[in-house]
Order: sequence, then C-alpha cells, then structure tokens
Amino acid sequence: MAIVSRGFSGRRSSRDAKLPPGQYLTNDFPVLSAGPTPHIPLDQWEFAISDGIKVLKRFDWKTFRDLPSENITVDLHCVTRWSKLGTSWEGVALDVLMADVRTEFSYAMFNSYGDYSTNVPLKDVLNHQAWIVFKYDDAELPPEHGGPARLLIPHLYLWKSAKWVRGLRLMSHDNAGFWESLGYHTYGDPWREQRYSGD
Ligand SMILES: Nc1nc2c(c(=O)[nH]1)N[C@H]1C(S)=C(S)[C@@H](COP(=O)(O)O)O[C@H]1N2
Ligand SMILES: [Mo]
Repeated sequence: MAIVSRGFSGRRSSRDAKLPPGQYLTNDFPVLSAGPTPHIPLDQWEFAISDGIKVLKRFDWKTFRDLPSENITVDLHCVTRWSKLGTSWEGVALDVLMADVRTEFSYAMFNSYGDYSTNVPLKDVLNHQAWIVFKYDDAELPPEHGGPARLLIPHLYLWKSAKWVRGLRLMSHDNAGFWESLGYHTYGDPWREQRYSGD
C-alpha cells in the first residue's frame, strides 16, 4: 500500500507541476463562445487602440500582418477547468502594437467583433505577456477559435483571451468586461484560482 501510494503521488506531482489547482488536462481544443461565431472579411478587419475619447492607433489587416511576429508555445487554462499544455501560436506582441502609445492609464478593455469584452491591467499585456495571434499550429486561426485574430494572454484564465478581437480601450480604472460583470474574477490568475469575484 505504502509503495503504491508513494509511486502514484510521485507520478502525479510531476505531472501537476504544470497544472494550476483544480484543473485537468485535455488534448482536445474545446470551443467556448458566448454567442455565434462572427465572420470578419480581412478587408474590413481592423484593430484600434483608443483612450475612450480618440483613436490613438489603427491597424488594418495589411499593416497588422506587416508587423514583426513571434512564435510562442504556451499552456492554456480555462475557468471551466480544462487545461491544454504546449499550444503553438504565431502573433504580434502587444508591445509592438502599443509602441509609441503614451498613456497615464493602467487598465485596458479589449473588445471583440460580436460584442465580447474583457478587462486586463495594462502591465499584464506588456513585456511579451500577450499577443494578437493569427495562426494556431502553423495554420490560419480557424473562426471558431477566434480567427482571423484573437488576443492571447496565457498567464490568465482563457476567458481573458478575447476571440475576434477588434481593439482595446485604455482606462484610468478597472472596469468589468462581459464575464467579469457576470461574477467572474476581475483579474483571473489560474495559479491563485481566481475564478469568481471574491476568490
Ligand atoms: N469574443 C469572444 N472571446 C472569447 C469568448 C467568447 O465567448 N467570445 N470566450 C472566452 C472563453 S470563456 C474561453 S475559455 C476561450 C475559449 O477559446 P477557444 O474557444 O478557442 O477554446 O475564449 C474566450 N474568448
Ligand atoms: Mo472559459
């Protein structure tokens, strides 16, 4: 008995090292969308950065795709408890999109085609912690996973990674996005299990 349980817990702890509390591993890539999948023609796509009053920067698909991109391999953690390890993406770091933007504001609200929104502290999307990704596994990002382009913030629960992202609005104070206003945590750190407001 002792040998069996020691072996079992030893194996489990090495696997759990990459898994936040309360999460289980999946090899699938589930699709979680609060509404229908919008289809955005590339000649109508744009990503805009505003301060709530004026647009500070605007990228169309060509200017966006001409920016330097990075290949990243990251783990995903959904608040519904699935985690998927070692996913590969290509995207543009928010640092690149935010270059030259001067702001006193400390928060950002990301908005999507189809009306989704999610709030994130600005410092969490800088320093190569967040990307607008357009490829998954070396292929164009499929619409159901947020194509043509989605936000990816792998260190926070996946609801922060807005699919079909269309821009961000800088804010002086934290405000609740779609899920955050329905009771989910304002920050959403999977390692601190910040699932719901009050966690
Ligand atoms: N625009 C938009 N982005 C979204 C969502 C959504 O409903 N709409 N769902 C979020 C949630 S709750 C999760 S878990 C992930 C799911 O991403 P996936 O469908 O690619 O797995 O997208 C997030 N981004
Ligand atoms: Mo989610």
